[in-house]
Amino acid sequence: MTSESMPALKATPTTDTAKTVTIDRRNNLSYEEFKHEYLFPRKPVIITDATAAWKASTWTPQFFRDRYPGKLVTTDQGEMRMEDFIDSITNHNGTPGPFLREQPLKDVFPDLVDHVQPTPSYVKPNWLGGNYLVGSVTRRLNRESQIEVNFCGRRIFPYLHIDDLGVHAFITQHYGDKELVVYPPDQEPWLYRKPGSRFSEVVDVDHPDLSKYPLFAKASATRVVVKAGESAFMPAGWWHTTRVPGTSLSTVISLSNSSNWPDLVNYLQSNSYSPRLFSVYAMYLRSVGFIKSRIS
Ligand SMILES: O=C(O)CCC(=O)C(=O)O
Ligand SMILES: [Fe+2]
Repeated sequence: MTSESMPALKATPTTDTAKTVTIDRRNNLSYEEFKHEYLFPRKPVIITDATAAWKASTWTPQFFRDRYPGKLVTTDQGEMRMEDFIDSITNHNGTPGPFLREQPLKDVFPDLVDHVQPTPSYVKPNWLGGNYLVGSVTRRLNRESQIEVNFCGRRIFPYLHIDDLGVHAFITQHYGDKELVVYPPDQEPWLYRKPGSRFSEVVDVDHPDLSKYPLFAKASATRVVVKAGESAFMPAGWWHTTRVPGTSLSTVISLSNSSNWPDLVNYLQSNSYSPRLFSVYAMYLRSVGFIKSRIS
């Protein structure tokens, strides 16, 4: 690994009280600044102009309604026609409407892939695509390399979580506001991680059941609103969930490169059927990372 590779942060709070975390808002941020101030130190940041050239910056619910009449979309409440989906997420009746969640853009709206171009420098190089010898790993990493869409009405994201595979996330808001609720990795001991998973047992961070989760009272969230046209960099290992006050449309790019490749290898290893057998393959993956870090 390069000398810049960072080990995963230890999940041990250094004090008994949460430190206050601030999240910068930057524009005109050079890649070097991003790398040294945010990517390698693993500090979240909102970038206000990363995707200004994307056609996706003009996406609205009406755009989808007009472009895809009759198209069936898969939501967490089943399949529905695009116009019915748009109606139910724009007319709130108090209950969370359907959620078109974490769906690869290439699969659901293949004709919109060129709307999320050019790829911002902040998410390059990205090692998630490619061939990694073992079919199941290659498929998993390639699936993760797809840009995902989240489209919904007023609601909270269904879980407080860290992202899969130790990736960083680059979340771009296209329509509506989104409040990010963020906890640094060292607060994990207070977040009630479900054993063997990347999810917290606490679903609604604004109304936690403190009789069941008393330590959650020690955790301190940083909240920041991401507005249409802005992108949030969420580093690997940071706990997060989101809350949207109205209709919201966003895309997520997952990122892995020398800044977090060791996390990905460790994540795969600890989730493999046989971590001991996996260790040979892990050596191969680390070597691939080493070579990629030299050439990219
Ligand atoms: O965009 C959102 O609301 C949250 C996305 C997210 O955290 C995820 O897809 O893992
Ligand atoms: Fe996430």
